[in-house]
This record gives sequence, C-alpha cells and structure tokens, in this order.
Amino acid sequence: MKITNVFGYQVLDSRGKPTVAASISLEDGTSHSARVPSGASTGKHEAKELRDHQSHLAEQYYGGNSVYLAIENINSKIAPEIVGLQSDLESVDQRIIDLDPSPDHSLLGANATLAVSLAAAMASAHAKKVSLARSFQPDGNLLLPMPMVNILSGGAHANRTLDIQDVLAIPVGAQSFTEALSWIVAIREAAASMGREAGKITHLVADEGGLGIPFDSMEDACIFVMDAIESVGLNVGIDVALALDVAATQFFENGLYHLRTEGESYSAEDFVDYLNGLVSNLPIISIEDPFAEDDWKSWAAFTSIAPKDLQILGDDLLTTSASRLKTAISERAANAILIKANQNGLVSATHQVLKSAQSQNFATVVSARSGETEDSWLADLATGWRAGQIKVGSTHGSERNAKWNRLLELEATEQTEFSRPF
Ligand code: 2PG
Ligand code: MG
Repeated sequence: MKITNVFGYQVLDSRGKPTVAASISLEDGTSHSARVPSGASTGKHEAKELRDHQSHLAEQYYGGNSVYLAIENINSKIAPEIVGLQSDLESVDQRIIDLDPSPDHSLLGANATLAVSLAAAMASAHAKKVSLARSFQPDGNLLLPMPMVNILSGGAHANRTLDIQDVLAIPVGAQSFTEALSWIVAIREAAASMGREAGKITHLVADEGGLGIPFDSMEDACIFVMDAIESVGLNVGIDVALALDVAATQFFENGLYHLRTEGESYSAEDFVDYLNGLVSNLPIISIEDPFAEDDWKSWAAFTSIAPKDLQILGDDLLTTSASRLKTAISERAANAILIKANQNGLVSATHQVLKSAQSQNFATVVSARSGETEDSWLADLATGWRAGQIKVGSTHGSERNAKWNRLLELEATEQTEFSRPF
C-alpha cells in the first residue's frame, strides 16, 4: 500500500522535554504515528539526537532542547523521498540511509530517522493487516519477554540517591507475563511501605517511576529489595531475582570509580573485585554497565571471573551498534546486549543488531529510555523480535504502563508463550 503523506511534529516526553513525532498516511486514508524516546544517561557512542541548541529555531522556553531542526529534516528532506513508496519498512529505512549514510545519523538526526522508521513499521504492519508484533513473525507463538523491572532508582534518574542507576527485580519463576507483572506490582508497593515505615522519603518518584530512596551502599539497597520480595510471600532467587544497572560511566572519573554514597573510590582492578564480590554474595543474575563505556579491559576481566551464569549486559558499552557488538564478542567483554532503537536510529538496523547478538548466543534485552512517551511499540518489537527480555522502568507512570499494558494485551489477544530465560 502506497505512502501518501509524511510529516514530523514536536511533542513532549515524560520528563517534559521536547521530542520528535512522525506520522505516515497511506492510500487507504489511515495514518500511523510514532514518538521517539530519549535518554538521560546517554552513552557517548549512541546515534546523534538532533536538538536546536545553537540553531535559529531554538525555542527559548525549552532551553535549546526543542527539536525543530529534526522536524524540518523530516518535512523537507525525508518526506519527499518517501511519499509514493510502498509502506515497507526495509525500503523506507534504505531510503533514509541513502539520504544519511553517516553511522550515527548525525546529518538528519537519529530522532528524525527513528520517528519515520517507527511510523513506517506501523504502516507496514497495517498494510499486512497484522499487529506490529506479528508483522515481524508471521507464524507460531510470539515470545512475550521476561520483564526486568525497576524498584529503586538512583544515579542520573533520581538525583544520585544511590551511586548506581537501578536495582531491578526479575520475576524468574513466573509462569506468565500476567503473573510476572502482578508480583512486581506487589514488590514495588511493599518496598514503598517499608520505606515509609523506616521514615525514608518514598513519595518522590524517579524518572522511570522507581522509588528514589537513599541508601548507604549498593548492598543495603539490594537487601532492602530482597526484604520487599520476601514480605509478599515470594522466594528470593527462586521466584524473583535481582538485577542492577550500575551505569558506571556516570561515576568514572580520571581512571577511578567513585562511589560517593559509600565514600570510596576504586581503581578499575579493585572495582572488578568489588563487583564480583557483590554478585557472588547476593542473588543478582544480571548486571548492566558495571564499567565505563570505553573501559573494555575491565569488562573483559570481569566477564572472565564472574559467575558463569551471570548476565553481563552492555548498554553504554554497546549502544545498539553492530561494530561495538562485534568488538564485545571478540574481546569476550559481555554476554548480553541492551537494545534501544534510539541508540541506533532505525528500526530495521536495530533488529539486525538484535539478530546478530542472538546468533552469537548473546542474550537480548529490549529497553525503554528514561524519557518516554505514551507509545507502546516497544512491547511489540520485544515480542515480535523474540528478544526474550524487556526493561521499561517501573510500574508507575502511564508512559511505563503503556508498554506493560500492551504486553498484557498481546498475551490476551495473540498466540503467545512467555519467555523464561533464567
Ligand atoms: C538505561 C536507560 C533506561 P537512559 O541506562 O538503561 O533505564 O536510562 O534512558 O537515561 O539512558
Ligand atoms: Mg543502562
């Protein structure tokens, strides 16, 4: 079915920051629109999001963060190339690559390219008369992902109440997505009341809907979440295990890892040992960004000594980039990759990175950003791509729940099975 119109416009994300939306109309009169997310703890190797800081279009009320340049690129450069094409994701993405062959999409802006690419994916599914998830896997059971859910937030998402960015819970023993989510909601609510009883601040919700409760150490934060799991009658490690997003780039300076709440600074070698001790003594089954984004040596050292079944997940390290994934495989620097479409800039290229990772036995976790919107396409991508795992933030905030709710809808309406990767 032919594309008849394409246009971009500016909307707000969950942090009140401008972001790009794009809409594609088809010859049957339908329109398909998508909004792009944006990060706070962004990796330096991510595709380049275009904002208006230095431009004559900069909107003063948004402190230079407006995205009119990206929108102008959609309307004046991308749209003329795409109108008239068939609504096929691959052909749309190829046309965008022809216009902007830079690896980081810095010519058009990765927020411009991704908005159009996502709208094309939706239009393409509509033309095939299937859901977005089903458009990637025509037959068989779709694979609903195991969620990894934020309970405590720190780092850049919660004014550094903790050095690390997230303590998350993974409901490894749940039999369905519905059951998994119900456990998580109970744990989050238990953690909030435990925090209140202990006189801690719990009414402040972080960027991703997690609790921004201050703790003196990573270990204390983990023990608190373990207590919350047990308080609702679930078994730690059997029903629900822990995951961390250390986001270590954020506290790596001059060759040292500075844990401010613990009052300690570690050399890279000592931090490898410190984290290995932590994951060996606690029921942590996944650790994300344990080291800084270019500290390949520590990643490789840790991967060689950490418990064999630990998931070592590269976010800022790998930035959903085919070439950085290749390096991680050859250096044995991780065993799992976080997949964020806006780190890459195109839907089909993001899917390609996920497929290469899977072919090398890397686990894949599709992830939202701290700046999100009401869109739920992420749930469909994770399910249709058979990622196996998803990270969306917490269970508070409609921009988070839009994704959880879409997974509940897919479980209720499509032929699915639930992924149990651990
Ligand atoms: C991360 C993400 C999502 P941000 O580090 O994994 O939690 O954060 O979008 O701020 O980069
Ligand atoms: Mg991360």
